[in-house]
Amino acid sequence: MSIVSYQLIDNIGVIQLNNPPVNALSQALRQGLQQAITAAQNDSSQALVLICEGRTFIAGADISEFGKPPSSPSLGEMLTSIEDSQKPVIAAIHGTALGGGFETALACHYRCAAATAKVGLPEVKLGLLPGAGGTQRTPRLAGVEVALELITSGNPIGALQAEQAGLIDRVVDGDLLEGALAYARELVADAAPLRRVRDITIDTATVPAELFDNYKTKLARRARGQIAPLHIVSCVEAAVELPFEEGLKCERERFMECMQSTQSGAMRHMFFAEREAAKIKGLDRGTATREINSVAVIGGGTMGGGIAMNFANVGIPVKLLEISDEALQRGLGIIEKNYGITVSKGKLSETQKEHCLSLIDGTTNYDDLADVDLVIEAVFENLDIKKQVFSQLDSACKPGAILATNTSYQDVDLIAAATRRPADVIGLHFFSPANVMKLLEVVRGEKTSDEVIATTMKLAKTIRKVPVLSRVCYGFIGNRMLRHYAREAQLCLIEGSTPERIDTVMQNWGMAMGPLAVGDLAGMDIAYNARKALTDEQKGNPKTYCIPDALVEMGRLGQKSGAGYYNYDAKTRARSSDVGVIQLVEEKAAAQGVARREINDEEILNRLIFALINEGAKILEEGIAQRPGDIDVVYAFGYGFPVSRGGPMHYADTVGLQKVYDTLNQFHQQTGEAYWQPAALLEELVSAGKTFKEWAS
Ligand code: 3H9
Repeated sequence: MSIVSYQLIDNIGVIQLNNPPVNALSQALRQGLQQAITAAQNDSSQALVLICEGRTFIAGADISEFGKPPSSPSLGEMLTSIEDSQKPVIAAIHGTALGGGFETALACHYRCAAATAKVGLPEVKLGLLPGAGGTQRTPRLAGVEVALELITSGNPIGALQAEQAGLIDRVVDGDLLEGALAYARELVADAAPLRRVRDITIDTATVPAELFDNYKTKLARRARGQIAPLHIVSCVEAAVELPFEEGLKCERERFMECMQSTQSGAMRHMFFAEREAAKIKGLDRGTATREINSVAVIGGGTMGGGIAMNFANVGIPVKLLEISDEALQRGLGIIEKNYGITVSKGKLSETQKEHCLSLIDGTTNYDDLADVDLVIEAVFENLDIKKQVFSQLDSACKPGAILATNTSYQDVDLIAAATRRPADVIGLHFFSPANVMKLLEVVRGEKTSDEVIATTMKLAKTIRKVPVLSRVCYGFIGNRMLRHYAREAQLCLIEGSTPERIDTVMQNWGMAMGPLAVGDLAGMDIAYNARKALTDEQKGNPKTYCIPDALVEMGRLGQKSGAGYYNYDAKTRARSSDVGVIQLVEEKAAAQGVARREINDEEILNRLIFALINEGAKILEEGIAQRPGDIDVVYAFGYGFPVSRGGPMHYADTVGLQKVYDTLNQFHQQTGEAYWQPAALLEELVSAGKTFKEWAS
């Protein structure tokens, strides 16, 4: 079937688009659609219906064309042809009409949609703003406040909500084409006017004073340095104050500025990296997958409970196994409490909560796991305990059941060796809180079968996670890199900085939280206890842990004890600094023979981020991660790395690998520490004048 086809059904011309997988507005599609509209002006049709084949209406401009030379017709030109049509054009929407796709619908004279359809302008999530009239037409139809919310959030809304907002004229039950044809015939019979959204004037009296300023203030806080959200507000403001054509010009200029920004480049990179990460190199696309209809989770602690919730949330029954009734009741209680919080936030109904809870069953007996399709072990981080659990699972579970470990560090191959079925063993590393965080590191052991890898990568999507495949090494992709980042945070602290300064530098740069505030949130006792089990040699340089050790020994475990690197208000949890902590840092520095000095913001930033990049490069050269983009996905979805910087490896490309390499060498010379020696891959890329991206493609 051609990309754009046309047929006359009685007096209605039907233009059908077919550009799988999501009907993106490629040049061929734009051209075909414009030609179809033009041709239809001269036939016997009295109205035109625009409808799409496949799973969705147009999901937006073709993002892969961005950054390439423009090709004619532009989206704007195509939309003008639609709006100029002398016959009413009716968009018939199913699936998701997003970005340029929804802008196309807005340029039509009328819009109908299936009840299940969603519409939205998600450009902000790509560091962009709607560049084909979206900022001008949306407020004209739905009012300024709805437009601001829709465009600055980027979140789509359902057809019914869109109908209430005036963005959709009719919600169609049953067959969409039939419904759209019936609607078109009605419009023809009523001699309905050509309703061109561009001709609507917004009544300024309906726009509250200060609205735009307030919005900008709110967004400046939330968007932390991103340019697109503030530009969106300015464009909507222009829709109110300027004639349509001038508003469009303002939108165009700002769209181009966003498009050329490194922020949007990074966010577009993340869009494709997320999708690429789900693909497994060397694995046949047709690899069989196993059905996962029931799951067991071993360990009802915070992690195990969170993992169980993921499955119950999508209707998969879960058995939660604990060693005693008491532990089990405590675990189930935590899950119930967590669901209660979600209900109180209005994100879940009481009925949905009850349904989820009914899917989670407790047991203390391994025999009850005989029939489950997948088991995820989430017990204490201790190899011997994990091996014991896997040996029990090997005896209890049916052949073909997948046995997964949620370990953050342990060797998946050694755990697999405790069973007689290492091909069925895999790591599924969830991030805390496991019911919230999107990242899932899927850790393939030496012997893990392709079928098990393919099944778990697919399952990740079912439970709405973003999976990234890793090979086995200490800490896998994310935590292995994090150790280097955390090390530099500690060294900057003891060498002269303060928790506030380090956290502020990193947060202003875009990290969701600073590294020391993260320590307080997670609880410093966890790492403290883990360190206790290590030899001095394994622990490494005392400068990297003497401060948190001392804080824990003072009872400052972090937020849960009301104090850690900071003090926390018991009610509001607001943090404040404590001179006692600075004194402690100074004492520890003196004890370690460190002469404290001024460390500037750039040094803090480069030491923390370049440490991540160098370890990331080593992870790539060892084949632990499949591609640089996968590391970026791990950091964006698991560690609060700013999407507008594109993850550590993309960021390295934007900084320039030569600069990264030179800075690493400088750190190496200054400190003499082997870990600052640039990774061999980095050296190779610098001498070849290549980026990580070029190396990967
Ligand atoms: C825009 O419109 C700008 C305009 O305002 C102005 C212009 C002047 N382009 O996500 P999936 C690919 S900006 C190119 O796995 P799902 C995707 O890479 C755009 N490719 O499916 C993947 O490829 P592969 C505003 C695209 O069912 C395949 O399609 N629009 C595009 O889970 C399937 O994707 C957006 O931001 C695209 N626009 O979700 C919407 N979209 O199979 C972006 C998808 O090779 N898209 N692909 O890996 C989405 O949010 C989701 O893809 C969607 C489907 C919800 C549509």
